[in-house]
Amino acid sequence: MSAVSDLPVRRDAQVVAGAAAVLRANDTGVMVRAAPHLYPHQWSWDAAFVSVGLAHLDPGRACAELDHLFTGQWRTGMLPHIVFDPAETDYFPGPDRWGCAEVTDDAPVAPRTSGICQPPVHALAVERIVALAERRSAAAGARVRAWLPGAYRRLLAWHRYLVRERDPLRTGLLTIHHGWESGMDNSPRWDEPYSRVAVLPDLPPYRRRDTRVVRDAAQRPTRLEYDRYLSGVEELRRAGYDDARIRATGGFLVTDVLASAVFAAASEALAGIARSLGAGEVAELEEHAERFRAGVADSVDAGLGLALDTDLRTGAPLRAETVAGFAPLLCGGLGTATEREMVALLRSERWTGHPGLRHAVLPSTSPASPAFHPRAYWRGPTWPVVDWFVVWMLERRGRADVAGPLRRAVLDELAEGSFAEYHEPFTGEPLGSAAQSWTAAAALDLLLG
Ligand code: 2M8
Repeated sequence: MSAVSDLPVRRDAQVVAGAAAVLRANDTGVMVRAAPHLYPHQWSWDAAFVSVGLAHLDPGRACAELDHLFTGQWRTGMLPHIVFDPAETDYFPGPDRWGCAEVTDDAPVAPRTSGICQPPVHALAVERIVALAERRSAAAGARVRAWLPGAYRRLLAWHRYLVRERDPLRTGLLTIHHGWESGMDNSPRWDEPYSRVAVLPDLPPYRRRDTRVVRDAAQRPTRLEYDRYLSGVEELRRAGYDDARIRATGGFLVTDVLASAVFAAASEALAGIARSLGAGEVAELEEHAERFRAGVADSVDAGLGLALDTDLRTGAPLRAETVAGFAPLLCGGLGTATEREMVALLRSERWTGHPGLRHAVLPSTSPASPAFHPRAYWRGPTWPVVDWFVVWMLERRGRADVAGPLRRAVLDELAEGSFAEYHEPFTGEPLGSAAQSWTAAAALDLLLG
């Protein structure tokens, strides 16, 4: 092989080695921190993504990562968005601010957790861990298979919690009670509902930590946004994290089309796991998948060509041009013509075909949207974990034709090597945290998958 054609291979090997080193360095022994300084605990959807990365290195460690997350599961079945590391006391908002076990018996006393959840990607991660372990060796496959029944019961409780408490009217769309539950904190998706969230006059004082870690404040949510996030936490705590009470009185109550698409795909994955275990819930899980696929497909706005969230306090669709709008491509359910139009939109100048993009990946918000900001967290930057997830879901649905160019573009972005949390879309500049665990997991799965 010539020296020139050898270069991409060497580049890939370096990225794999670098990604593995990031996961090792962020591993406390029992959990992988979402990021070394900015997020020094275990986050829910981060842990699922990280477990897929770990499965390429050591499938047993991948299972242990999810087991640790499961130790934080609430009596209701909810998987909390953060499981706190007791050794790390500097993070804000930490367990005292959430005060979960202090206000509800549903929360575990140990480990301490937050009181909200995140998109349910976990069954998809487990499906992938099983496949990777079986591909690795018969022994690795057998070990993961032996672990699977316990994980399945945890996942079943989690999925049942979501249908019971987050879609009691069986609409096929999950409701979220805080913007943090979407995982896309300050996305323009939430501008309207947050504009109606009053900052509590008696909001207990606080000192942010994120803006001390990321020195450029423009890359993080604003002070007013943070006041609203913290008011939301306070409101949930005062409601005892009781979902029925929050549905009746919560200030922020929206359907989340991305989480719903994740749930549709994850329900399909969990139904497959149930089938492989001979469990009795296959039909129930398939029905969830069907219901949520339909709910997501029905959310497409003909004008924008994107699926939209809805503000349940006003009944109005939230007309933001964000990556979440491509949710139906993750789970399927669109008619052939509508899916073709959505793929064309994805490739258009409003999205991956925008002439200014450094790499043809999906930015978190369309660069053609007035809400776009190239450096502000979920308002524009590109997130490798999101593009990886889109590639993964498209390939899972047999749409490798759409996934292929995206796969190559995100690999080019990742080759810059610092495993940044997100990137400036026009320059590729790494932003936010360096050595972000889920970015490393994305690199491992894209290169070794
Ligand atoms: C971000 O969320 C946390 C709050 O939970 C934060 O802004 O401090 C989001 O990007 C979220 O999706 C992610 O799970 C978390 C950890 O990476 O960071």
